[in-house]
Amino acid sequence: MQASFPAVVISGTGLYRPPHVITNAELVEAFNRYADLHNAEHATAIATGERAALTHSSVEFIEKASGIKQRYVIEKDGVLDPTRMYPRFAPRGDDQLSLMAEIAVAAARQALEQAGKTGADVDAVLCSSANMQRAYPAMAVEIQQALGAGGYGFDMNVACSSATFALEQAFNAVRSGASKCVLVVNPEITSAHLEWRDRDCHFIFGDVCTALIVERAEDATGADQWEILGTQLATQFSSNIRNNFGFMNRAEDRDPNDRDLTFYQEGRKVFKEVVPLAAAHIEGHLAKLGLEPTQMRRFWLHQANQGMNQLVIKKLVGADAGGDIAPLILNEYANTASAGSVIAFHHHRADLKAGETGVICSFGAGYSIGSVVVRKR
Ligand code: CO8
Repeated sequence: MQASFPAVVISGTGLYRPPHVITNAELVEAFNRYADLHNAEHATAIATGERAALTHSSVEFIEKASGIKQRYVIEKDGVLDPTRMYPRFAPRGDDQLSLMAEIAVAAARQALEQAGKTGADVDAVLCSSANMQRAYPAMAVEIQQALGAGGYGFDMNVACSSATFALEQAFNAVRSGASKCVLVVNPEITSAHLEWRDRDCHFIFGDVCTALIVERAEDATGADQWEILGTQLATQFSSNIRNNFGFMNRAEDRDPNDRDLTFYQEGRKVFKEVVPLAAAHIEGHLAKLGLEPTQMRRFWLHQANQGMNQLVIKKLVGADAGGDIAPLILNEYANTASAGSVIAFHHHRADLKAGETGVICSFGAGYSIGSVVVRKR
């Protein structure tokens, strides 16, 4: 059935990397100062047992539990200010390019250049991310205009799987002939929806934006082309990774500082439940394409936790993650939600030879899992 469709390729990728690094040592120092201030301010309530004291975070725990050593952020001072603990962004007027569109355009321009295309060649823009800066107009439409693209644009959100889910939409739009050249962008400003005051999760995320160009092989002129052999998406409802921020909050008379209005999770449950789902998903998808995991030259996996990737790769091919078979980028970037597997693909594909095959796979909130099998042309 798939053979009757024209070949579709990823012909360019782009990466916007924010200017500021926060090391684990800086992060922990800021958190511990915040915890001390909090404990001093609430000393009486803590002494009477009405309130729990906050416990210090530690670099050793973070590196052992996650493999993360640093993260990039768009704004650093606000995050590390123990009296604030979230980024400080200047509001922009409606006539200015919004921050999310700005980083998306930066990543998109790189991807277009790699593909040998301009904004005018693009006829669909999918802005696919774990969170949107605003409700409307769609970020994608603003990005479309900034790039001088035609066609249409829309936003979509499947948390950490947003990029792979968008790739399937792009793949189908191009192979059906509905679109000629699709831009997928994944602007992740996670710093604005992470709870930096919670030591269980304050180390997890970083900001970034990735971009991909999807077009028919017959239209592609770039030097680096990756044929999409197939995509497979799956979801299964879980509240183990959740954020209740939304347009109903005001009507519910919620305090904007309520803990459930930023990212929260049952990290251990996520770890245990998602690893087997992801490994089985990849195995099932490859089997449908008549392929075996051991035939894959590379796995560009979601980058949430080093141990998770280790287990997924062990189950699939009996090898260790972090090396040649499944490169890790989370030590440098942390978890960048939907962008993680695309960053891995962006940085770690140049050494593959024509005919070699790999899998881009994301997994995360929803739960959601998406896999895209690609072959170097
Ligand atoms: N420093 C020191 N000690 C700590 C710290 C810290 N920072 N944090 C926790 N501890 C303590 C705990 O309190 C606990 O103590 P005790 O045993 O006394 O209770 C002990 O260390 C162990 O804690 P955990 O059980 O929580 O530790 P884990 O080994 O499970 O590691 C992880 C925690 C790293 C979070 C791990 O569970 C994990 O990575 N799980 C998978 C999570 C995951 O992949 N989530 C995906 C979410 S991303 C997604 O889908 C997109 C969401 C949208 C993006 C949102 C952007 C903001």
